[in-house]
Amino acid sequence: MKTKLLFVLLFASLLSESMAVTYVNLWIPPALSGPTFSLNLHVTNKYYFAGSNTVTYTYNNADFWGPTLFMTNGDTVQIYLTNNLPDTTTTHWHGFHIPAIMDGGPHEIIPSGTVWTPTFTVLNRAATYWYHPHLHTMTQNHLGHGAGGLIIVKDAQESALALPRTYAVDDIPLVLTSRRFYTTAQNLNQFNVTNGAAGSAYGDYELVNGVMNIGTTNVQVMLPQQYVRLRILNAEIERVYNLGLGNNATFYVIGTDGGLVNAPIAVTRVVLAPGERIELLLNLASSAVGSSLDLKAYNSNASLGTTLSFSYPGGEPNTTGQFGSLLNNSDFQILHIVVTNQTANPILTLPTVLTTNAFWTAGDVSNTRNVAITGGFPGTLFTFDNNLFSINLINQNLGYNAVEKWVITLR
Ligand SMILES: [Cu+2]
Repeated sequence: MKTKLLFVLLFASLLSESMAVTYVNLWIPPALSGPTFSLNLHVTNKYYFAGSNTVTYTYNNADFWGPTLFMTNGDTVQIYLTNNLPDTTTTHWHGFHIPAIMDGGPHEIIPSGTVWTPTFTVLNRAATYWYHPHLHTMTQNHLGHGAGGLIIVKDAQESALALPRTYAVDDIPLVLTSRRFYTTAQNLNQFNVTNGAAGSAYGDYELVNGVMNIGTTNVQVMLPQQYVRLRILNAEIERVYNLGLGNNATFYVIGTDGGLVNAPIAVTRVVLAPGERIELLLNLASSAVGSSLDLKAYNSNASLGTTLSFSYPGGEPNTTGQFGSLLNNSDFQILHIVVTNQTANPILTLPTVLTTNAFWTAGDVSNTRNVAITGGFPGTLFTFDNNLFSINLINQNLGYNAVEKWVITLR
């Protein structure tokens, strides 16, 4: 009996030791305020595995990802972007309503060792946007190494609301992505940012602001006992997230890519596609200091109650290969949240009204176009207006502030 008990205790302690979760702190990108911004894009390293440097891209001496740029609606901003990568790149201001020449698409190349100096007036509403390389055929490579950053636009309307907005305290940016690493001796522990037979559209390990969840090591953040705002970007190549809290608690959507929604929307799950941003409020006011909860992706077939496959990018069942990953078709950990002491002047009330959105109607439309697209399935090429991509081809010309109706047909 005694021996048996000893064995059970020994087994239990071994089990708990092997299952013990350790935590690594979330990194919050530093904030830069405008209207003038200097960004130095360069190569560096980050230790994702003990004793092994992973080559990464960053800006201004961080180690993965770039600073968060704070811009104000109505300001004319001036950016100095130095490309110290050993490769040509571009920098695209994702979601910004700006002239094409300033937009940093595949045409506005920044040769290695040069400075790009775009300037534009911020017309966008208060919301969360982002910047990332957009060089033709190299976007996954450059973004995959960590080149990118968030932009937070402020405006008078949003600033007048009683919302959490103390950056890195009760207003937290979360950049979600995942990475696959090479396991071959030649490239050991380097990012595999290829998308093909040897690579994947999906990573194997979840990164939050560049910090990795792996095995029993989870990313952790301390958040105060009050309403906290999460600005979440899906910075994946293809994976969609079905986000929720481990205790199935209700949280509130307050904003999307385009700005505030009319009123907080109570949800227990929210779906976020690549490139998309969402702003959430978590109510931690009634959680005990020291208690914890987890932000997770509920991406398994079981959680969704559906057949995933191509209807849900990242739902494919494979763990390897081009459309496989260790995170595919599973519920996985994103962020461990520990509740800490309330701050001075906490937000303790959920606003009832945020804005009154005016949506375009048919009466605003000055022109209608029909656009055909084909392809996009494995083994096929995309065409737009029956043309393959060409850097020299302008498919459609339209006015800067035109409101048009486009009827898009997938053939
Ligand atoms: Cu983009």
